[in-house]
Formats: sequence, C-alpha cells, structure tokens
Amino acid sequence: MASRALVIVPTYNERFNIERLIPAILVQDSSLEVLVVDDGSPDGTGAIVDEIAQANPRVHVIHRSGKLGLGTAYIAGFRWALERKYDLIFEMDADFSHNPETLPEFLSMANEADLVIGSRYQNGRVNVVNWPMSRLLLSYAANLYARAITGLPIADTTAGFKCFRRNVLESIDLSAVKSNGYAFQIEMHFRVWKRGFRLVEIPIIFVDRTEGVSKMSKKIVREAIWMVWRLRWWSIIGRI
Ligand SMILES: Nc1nc2c(ncn2[C@@H]2O[C@H](COP(=O)(O)OP(=O)(O)OP(=O)(O)O)[C@@H](O)[C@H]2O)c(=O)[nH]1
Ligand SMILES: [Mg+2]
Repeated sequence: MASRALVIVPTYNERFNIERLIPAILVQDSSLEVLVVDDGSPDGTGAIVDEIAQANPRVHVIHRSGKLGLGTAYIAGFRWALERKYDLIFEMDADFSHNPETLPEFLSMANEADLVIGSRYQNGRVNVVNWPMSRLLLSYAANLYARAITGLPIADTTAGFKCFRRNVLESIDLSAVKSNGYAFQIEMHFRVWKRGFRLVEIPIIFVDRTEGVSKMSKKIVREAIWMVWRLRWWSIIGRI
C-alpha cells in the first residue's frame, strides 16, 4: 500500500497564510494530507480551514479553545495522526518560512532516516532570508548552546520543519514531553536521538514571514535556556 503522510500545521492568526499554504502543500505529492491545529485564532483562521476541509477530504482540522502553545498543538496533532495510522508525520509552520516545495525531498529522505530535519545551519552555512541580525544571532547562539549542553549531533536543534516516521512517535511517551516553545523542538530531537533513531538533516532555506505577527517571546527563550539542562539531567538519571 502507498504510504500516507500527514503535514501538521499549528496556527494562531494565520488566515492570510493558511489559505495559500494548504493547496501549495497538497500539490506536492498525492500521498500528502494536511492537519491544521488552530487555537481559536481571533482572526478566523479556524473557520477558513473548516471551509477548505469540507470541500477537500485531504484536509483536516482540530480546534482548541485558546492559545495553548506550539508544543501542545503538535502533541495533539501527533496523537490524531497515530490514531489514524499515518506512516509519515510532518511538522511545518503556517507562515511560508518553510517552503512547501521541499516536501518531496523529505519524502524521499524518509526512506533512509527515522527523522528528517530541515536544517538552516548545515555545513557551516546559514540559510536564513530576511531575518534581522539580532534574531539570527539569537537563533545561532541558541543552537550552539543547546548543542553544547545536550550533545545533540545536529546543526539546527530548534528546527521546526521535519518528518517523523510513525514508529518514532509511537515509541516516545508524548505525555512526558514538557516544553512548549522553541524548547519543544530541542526536546523532541533529544528524545528521538536518545532512543537510538537515525536523524538526518537536509538543507532548507528559511524565509522570514511576510504576513501575520510573530509569536516569539522572552518566555519562549527562557524556557529553552532551562530545558536543555533538564533534558541533560533527565538523561543522566535515566528518565529519557
Ligand atoms: N495552534 C497554535 N499555533 C501556534 C502557537 N504559537 C505559534 N503557533 C504557530 O506555530 C507556527 C510557528 O510560529 P511562529 O510565530 O511563526 O514562530 P517563529 O517562526 O519562530 O517566529 P515568527 O515567524 O517570527 O513569528 C506558526 O504556524 C504559528 O501560527 C500556539 O500557541 N498555538
Ligand atoms: Mg514563523
């Protein structure tokens, strides 16, 4: 049987992006479906996706009551995907920072790896377009820091464009995942790596959003600073 792949896209106030993004994803490969996890966006993103989903059986939506964070949105999406036996499960942002045209490359790499990560910082290169220098430095420094503390053998620890094989997510205790912002990405990479799975990075070009508003906050940065130490500690005491 052909494999089925689900692209999970969390949204908060992404109405102008999401209605363009969904068709741009679906056209890449006939195996792809989309699950939008919307947190009651005040701009009406959820209602727009409902309309698209009604007209297209490859589009699905989960509505949550309010802004509950990126990490828990993905966990809800992962559970939904596992219940429905998708073979491949993607994480992808709604704001076109992640180019849908790269999806076929992920699909072919997923034959050789358990987790395919779209990497902005591979081979000493920085593939980021239109970020202010301050944001780039923050992200780059955060990566060096996270790698140093956790030992993760990947260049882009906070990458948010990736593809898991189903068995990877099945083998992780999703209810134990604690972080919600950028740290969520580090924590997932760490848990997958510690389980002995094969992580592979493919280069992507990350383009800053042109529509909608950033949800980046100091709280998200603080969470990541502490979380890497917690991950290291949990791994030492055998909790991960
Ligand atoms: N469901 C849900 N989605 C969220 C939440 N926070 C962010 N998102 C979505 O997660 C994705 C990544 O968030 P972004 O705000 O783009 O984060 P970023 O790329 O680090 O920062 P900017 O692009 O500068 O905003 C986007 O699709 C957001 O709409 C949330 O609390 N709940
Ligand atoms: Mg973004």
